Amino acid sequence: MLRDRGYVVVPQFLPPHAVTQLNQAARLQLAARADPIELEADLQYPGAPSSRTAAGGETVRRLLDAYGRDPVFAEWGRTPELRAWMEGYFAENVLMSRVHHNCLMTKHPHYGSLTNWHRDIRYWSFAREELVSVWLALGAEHAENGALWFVPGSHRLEFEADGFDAAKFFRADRADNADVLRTAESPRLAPGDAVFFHCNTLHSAGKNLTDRVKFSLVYTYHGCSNPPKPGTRSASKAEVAL
Ligand SMILES: O=C(O)CCC(=O)C(=O)O
Repeated sequence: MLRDRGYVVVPQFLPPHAVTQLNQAARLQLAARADPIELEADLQYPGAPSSRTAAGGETVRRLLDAYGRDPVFAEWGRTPELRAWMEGYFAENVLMSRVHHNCLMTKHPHYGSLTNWHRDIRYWSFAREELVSVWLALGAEHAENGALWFVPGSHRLEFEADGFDAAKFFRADRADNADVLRTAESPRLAPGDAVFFHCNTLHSAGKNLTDRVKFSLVYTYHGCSNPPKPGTRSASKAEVAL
């Protein structure tokens, strides 16, 4: 399924007690605002505050290095179920990156931005474009609170370089790209559901139009035969063997 469609939803991947623990830890982490964090104002995605000093300028988008923040995040990022899933996909031993998509994602009402169409490979530098992320929903996720949208099968599509802009966002203004996006779907997620997706699957997400912060935990994995390129950000932190 992941191989064919580029993403797959696994309902109730986390047991209810994990969802409770993770939500408690997530709220404490957001309140503490310990570094490393990324603010909406730093990223400047559409709808973000214009600067750190503008209204909402302190709104957090990502609490990075989730793995190192709390033992409960570490535990649920390398459970036997996750290891089995990833080893099943990569057919070899698996490593978790501690760079970038190893984070607690928050999407706030009002100042939380939308994310334009992209492939996550824009964040990564590896020998092969073969990485898989897991997105763990800590609460309900749906189009109204800024859930993800995916284009099924898009991880297999080849695009000209100019199909993407300088920041490697997919150019939705082009007619050929707009055709590709017509098949996009946004799966509704319940607390504890997981989405597994390939680093080349086109995805985006809307703004949070509700009055409650949305929390999601995101980790990325790769096979041990696919190392990060030396000297890049992807190689900047020791990885975690599952
Ligand atoms: O929640 C979002 O806005 C999208 C997250 C995402 O796709 C990303 O950070 O790469």
